Amino acid sequence: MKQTKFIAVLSFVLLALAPTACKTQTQNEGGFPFILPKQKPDRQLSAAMERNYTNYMAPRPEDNELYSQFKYTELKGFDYNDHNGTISRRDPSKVIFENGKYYVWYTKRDTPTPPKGAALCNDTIPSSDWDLADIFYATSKDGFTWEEQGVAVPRPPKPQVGWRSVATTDILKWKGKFYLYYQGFMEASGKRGDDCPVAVSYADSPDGPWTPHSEIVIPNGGEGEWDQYSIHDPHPLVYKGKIYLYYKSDCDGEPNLVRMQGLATADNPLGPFAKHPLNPVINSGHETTLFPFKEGIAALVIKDGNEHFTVQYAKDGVNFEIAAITELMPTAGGPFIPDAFTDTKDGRGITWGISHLTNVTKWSENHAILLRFDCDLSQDVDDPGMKHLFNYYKPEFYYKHGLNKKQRERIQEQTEALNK
Ligand code: AAL
Repeated sequence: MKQTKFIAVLSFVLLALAPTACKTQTQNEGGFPFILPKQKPDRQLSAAMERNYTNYMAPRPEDNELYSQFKYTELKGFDYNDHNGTISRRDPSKVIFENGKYYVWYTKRDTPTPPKGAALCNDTIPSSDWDLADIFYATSKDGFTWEEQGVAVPRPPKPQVGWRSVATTDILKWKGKFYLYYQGFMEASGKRGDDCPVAVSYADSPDGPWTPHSEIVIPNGGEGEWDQYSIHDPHPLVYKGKIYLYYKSDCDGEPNLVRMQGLATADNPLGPFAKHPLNPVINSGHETTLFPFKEGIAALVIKDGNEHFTVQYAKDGVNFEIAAITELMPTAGGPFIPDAFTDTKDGRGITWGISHLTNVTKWSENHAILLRFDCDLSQDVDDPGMKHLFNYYKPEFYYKHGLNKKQRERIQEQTEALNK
């Protein structure tokens, strides 16, 4: 009898309080505060405000350590044959600092003509901007003026991996030795697609000599798998005591390619590399630009996909979330990452690197150039000049990106339909 009475009283009390507990926040505490709370406020929030406090490292970009604008500087020291398309430098590696200077490796194409496409290419005419290329390197005392040192990894003789072209390299330092990973083309890019696996060469010094490891280290995926044709943009870091090599692949293609990024890990630089079961680990982007940040890995996700032009972050190096949205991001960025190979547990971030620009003049002279980018994606720098929210573009910049003939015809038809 007593228990029944207790339940009846408890039910009455709860019912009496129910309307108060279900009150909307505005009834409780007024509108959202004028001064943006630095911490998530204890009140009911919309999805957007919930996200603003949970997805980002700060509720406003100026305080978000993974938000930055990007500033660009023309490099000195590289010749491009008057930009006639016969010399191209692109897809730079990460920048490292050794022997008192900066080093960067990159794809260099030096051919008698600009690229002519797969149908017209031959042993001397390139199909694409990265066809018939070698891996070159340059050094610098200040990161602005560079001196090209020459070939690091030349194309090997047929039928070795990369005999047609070696391109899009990146550097790893592991136990005092140096490793260059690169795309090894065995046919001209564009014959079927941009198909290639990844190979590697190694040296005791960043100045070489480099010894090619004769086997493929990151193989193409199995038939029907997302990375069955191309393993692009190898980007090795040292993380959790292993080599974490991020890469990009092109898949789908109906109507356009989908580009996403995967991860392969190894305990030995020459493999075997194990592809992560959750691949692809980034659903957007193009060339790979990643760096240790705090306990995780951050990524510059550019150009392609739903989440293009974002900075992303994975606390575990695998499950990436959007950490910031920005603009004018470096294409094919190769950052200077002092702790890229230290297996750090507190990645400090980046402030500069080398990137590229393609189609510098016009498609008939297609070639790429290297340039320097600067940013504040660092725990050790506080540069408000890098945290502005937008760039101003002059009207002529907008007018250059105008309507095409088909779009104008559609608009005209829509207008005419209004007059019927
Ligand atoms: C680059 C990279 C890879 C592709 C081609 C050269 O942007 O994604 O290297 O194969 O384009």
